[in-house]
Amino acid sequence: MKITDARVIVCSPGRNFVTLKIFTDQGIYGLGDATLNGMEKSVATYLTEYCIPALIGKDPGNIEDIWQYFYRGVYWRRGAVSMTAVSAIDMALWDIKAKLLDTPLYNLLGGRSRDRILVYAHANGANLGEAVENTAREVEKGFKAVRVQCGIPGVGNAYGVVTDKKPYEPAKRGLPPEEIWDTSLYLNYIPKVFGKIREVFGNDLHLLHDVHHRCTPIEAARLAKELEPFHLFWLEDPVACELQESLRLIRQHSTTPVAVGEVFNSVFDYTTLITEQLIDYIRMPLSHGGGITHLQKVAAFASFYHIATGFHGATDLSPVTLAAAIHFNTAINNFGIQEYMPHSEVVGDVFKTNYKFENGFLTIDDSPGIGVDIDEKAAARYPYITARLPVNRKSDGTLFNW
Ligand code: KDG
Ligand code: MG
Repeated sequence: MKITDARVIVCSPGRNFVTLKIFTDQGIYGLGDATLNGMEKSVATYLTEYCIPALIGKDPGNIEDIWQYFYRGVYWRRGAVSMTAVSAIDMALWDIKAKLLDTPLYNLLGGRSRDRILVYAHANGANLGEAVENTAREVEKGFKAVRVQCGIPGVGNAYGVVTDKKPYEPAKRGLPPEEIWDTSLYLNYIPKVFGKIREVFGNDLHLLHDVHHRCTPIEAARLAKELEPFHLFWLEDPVACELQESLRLIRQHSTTPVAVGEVFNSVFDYTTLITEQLIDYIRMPLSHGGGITHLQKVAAFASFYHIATGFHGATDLSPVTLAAAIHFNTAINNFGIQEYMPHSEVVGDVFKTNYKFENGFLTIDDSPGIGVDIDEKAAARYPYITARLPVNRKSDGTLFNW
């Protein structure tokens, strides 16, 4: 079997997506998600100019060798752009192999370890009242786990909160918007938010919260300790952890579980975090972390340290990634939870999906491969629109982590 061609489809049904489609001489094609929010064209160009010419003629069945070719074989290893490209290639090759064998992807990853995938929803409120209302709405839909983000009095832009009642979407047209942030006001307020949410919803609802890299290690330790009585499912990205050792401080002070790594792209971002058991969940998604081939290794490594998966699943990951993640989560033993932020309806014009949400869980059907298809004619009706993630500043103007 040979790869005969590949192309990159960039489209914007409501938001930008980059999809790699790899064709073979057996008439089977595979899809991979190459979307990197706010940097879409860099990945598209890298794939088109550098990767696709080297893919043509290769046997798509040699997934490990092709992975090594685009990782080890490229002198400038790692980095978000190149790892997103490697991930898309890898995902498309697994899609091809499973289609060729006429079986759903999870069968190639070890078969079923479970029947359904626990997911968490998003509830955000411009203020506490709205956060409670929106949490109730997600609970009514059947969600057993909800990530709660809330506006902070005196803070211009709390992460994950919208003020216009539209679904949360951080990328905005044109140049990056600038936001204003104040950690001390946030730290004083957020324990009250979770106190209220627990009071209203009781102990059994799983609650999650994303700090989005905005605390220093000692601030994060304080936050994790003060949130301890509310028994969070996890506290996400409490610090910007280029310095993995900094997570030790949180562990020394609290039992709040920690999830890290939606911006990571290789196992080497995780080694200290995993071997020292400084985290509880790995967030690195299939589309940025080297695809199925690399995440299988990372998830297996994490499993030996009692660490589970909790893959990133915001709307800037395409339905191809979500479906691939459901297969992956179905197969591995150390699955924890999957983020699920449903795509807007218009995304369904372009991507035909095979998963469904019911009563707090996602399931996937047994179509061969990943099971998602792209309607290229429909994609052409939604051309790319430049959109960028925000830049964040402290209230005195200092540039900070978004
Ligand atoms: O593109 C950035 C988003 O994917 C990110 O801000 C979402 O933090 C996020 C999350 O946990 O879903
Ligand atoms: Mg996050």
